[in-house]
Amino acid sequence: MKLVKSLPAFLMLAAAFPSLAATRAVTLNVSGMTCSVCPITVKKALEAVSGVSKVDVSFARKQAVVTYDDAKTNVAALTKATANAGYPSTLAGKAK
Ligand SMILES: [Cu+2]
Repeated sequence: MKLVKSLPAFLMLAAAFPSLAATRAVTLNVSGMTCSVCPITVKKALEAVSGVSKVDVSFARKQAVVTYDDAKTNVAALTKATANAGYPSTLAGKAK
């Protein structure tokens, strides 16, 4: 019955540390995009970040949806990448 007893503890641990490497998708607000060419620059900047697997930039919504491996990069690196390209961004929301 040792296993049964330790299971809740294991589940709690698993909940505290969801996984060591997970694919995440975040939406960034990129307010500085002023023309239809801007999203291309933003997309390239984000795709250059190691760990990023997918980038969808919407000029109409002034947002970038970025899919990345959270073991390799993080939101701070993503916003820094867009800022370095001339487009400061902020986290808009999360999607699992
Ligand atoms: Cu532009």
